[in-house]
Amino acid sequence: FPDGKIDVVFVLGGPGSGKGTQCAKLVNEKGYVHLSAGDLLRAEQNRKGSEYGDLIRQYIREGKIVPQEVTIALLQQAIQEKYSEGATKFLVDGFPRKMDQALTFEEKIARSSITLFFECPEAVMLKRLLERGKTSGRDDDNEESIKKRFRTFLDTSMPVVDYFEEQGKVLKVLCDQPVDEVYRQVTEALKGRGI
Ligand code: UP5
Ligand code: MG
Repeated sequence: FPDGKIDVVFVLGGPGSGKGTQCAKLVNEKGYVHLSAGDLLRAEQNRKGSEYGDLIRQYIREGKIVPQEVTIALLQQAIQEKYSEGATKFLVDGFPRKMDQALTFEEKIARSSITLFFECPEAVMLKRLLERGKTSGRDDDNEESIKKRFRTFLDTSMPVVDYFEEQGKVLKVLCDQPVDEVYRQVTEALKGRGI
């Protein structure tokens, strides 16, 4: 994509911090296209004939980051498809969560304008995910996987947040509050950047 053709906002935060929930609201009210890297990986995992199904399943259950080639190809395809339908504003949710992904995406696909970062205590996220796990059917919504996801988030994904923070691109929102209050803070923070 030529520089400036598309606007990419990264949405990061721990597992269960509310990324998907807030993105859905931004889609409704601000006209963004929402692409969740996790959702794209789960769809690929379940796609008949996918050569990556087993690999993705293993990584997700272990809370590990799927090799970037797979995830970036899925994202690029999804962005391309929406762009050809006229979309230019993208929320990329749950990505990049490892430094190599951040560098490759910004070099090969597009630079991000902002990173929304959802900060939330682990105890709150654990409670939300265990509750959701009763009905979500997600392989990683069990206590053992959740603990591994927390570890990966701290060790592997926080450095990405720090990297964008150094560039002055991070908008931090505290998420241990009702959905609408979090959303109010999100829109306020975006407004501060003219979005
Ligand atoms: N909820 C939300 N907001 C609330 C609020 N303010 N108050 C009370 N409840 C709230 O929310 C989680 C739950 O909390 C829901 O039940 C919601 O109603 C409630 P949600 O909006 O779904 O939170 P989210 O941050 O999106 O949580 P999610 O579980 O999706 O986060 P993860 O980051 O763990 O999952 P993701 O799908 O992004 O990734 C899954 C796995 O895929 C990763 O662990 C990894 O193995 C793999 N992956 C990669 O390998 N590479 C990638 O680039 C991306 C993913
Ligand atoms: Mg999500």
